[in-house]
Amino acid sequence: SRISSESSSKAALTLDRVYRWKEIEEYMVRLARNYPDKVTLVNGGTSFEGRPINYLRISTTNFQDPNKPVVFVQSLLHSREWIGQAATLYAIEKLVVNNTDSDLINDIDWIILPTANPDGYIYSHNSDRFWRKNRKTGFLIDNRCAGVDLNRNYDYAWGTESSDAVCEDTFHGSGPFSEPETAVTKNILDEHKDRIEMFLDIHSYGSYVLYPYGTGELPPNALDLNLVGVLIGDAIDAVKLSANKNYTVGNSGLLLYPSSGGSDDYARKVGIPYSYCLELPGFRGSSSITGFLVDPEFIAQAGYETWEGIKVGARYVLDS
Ligand code: ING
Ligand code: ZN
Repeated sequence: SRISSESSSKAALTLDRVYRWKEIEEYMVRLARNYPDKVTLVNGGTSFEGRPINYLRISTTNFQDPNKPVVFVQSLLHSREWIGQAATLYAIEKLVVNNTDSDLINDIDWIILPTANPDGYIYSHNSDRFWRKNRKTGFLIDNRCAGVDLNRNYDYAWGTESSDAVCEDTFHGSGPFSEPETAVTKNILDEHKDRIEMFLDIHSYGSYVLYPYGTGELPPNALDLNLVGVLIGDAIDAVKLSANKNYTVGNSGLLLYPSSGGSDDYARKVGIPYSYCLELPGFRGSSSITGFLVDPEFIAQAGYETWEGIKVGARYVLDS
């Protein structure tokens, strides 16, 4: 038939499963085509294995209004943390396809990067479900191992609380922003840092709202970061499934473990006031590696409940 399902459906995805990288890419192309007044597809760079790293700009004023705050959300920097995709997809759907909160699209510009680490994400589907890093190869030492931990590769206290061993899961790479995937986030932050009021990096698992710095140092606005973090966590908890534990809010280094080179650290360092890492709940509350698995029953809920938190954070920066 000449009317493809692609053009007859307005682009919506059902929010009840995990999508492959290709599906997400095609979805973003469709959205940009079907909603040209709201959505722009932008290429931010190319992954180590040569895939385009694309993100959406969502704006009713073509990103041209310097007075509008920008909220930047990314997911799947760590490839095995699949549930994070539900949060960015749900946000896109609520802003573009099924908008019931007009202030959030009229008064805020959004940057949403659903697959920050495409090579690792595809590898986690095809070869190793628990793969965390990117797929960089060709190291001189330990060249049997692959991958840089992208959340140790940003330029904040780089190399001080991370591993210099290629085979480790927290290997920081050969230098700050040595990886094309982290350079994508860096370029977005650098380009829009005067307007980005909130940066959210979606990870899993553990039900945490974490703020900088990974080293345990506190930024000057730590009290505000904690306050808004509690608002975000409480908003999620208010609609969470009873089986999931409450969100805990705190500095990532003090609450979880010391780290360096994290994305939220870099965002705070370049001046983004509200910079967080959200750790979504684990699979059936697990406290082992199986926490990265995805409960089909939880996918839609994860999108919905995380959006409740994102909305509260976004409205806070709008009003402040
Ligand atoms: N946790 C994060 C990690 O990269 C984190 C914790 C948050 C570290 C913010 C640094 C900064 O280890 C997961 N699950 O990835
Ligand atoms: Zn992670």
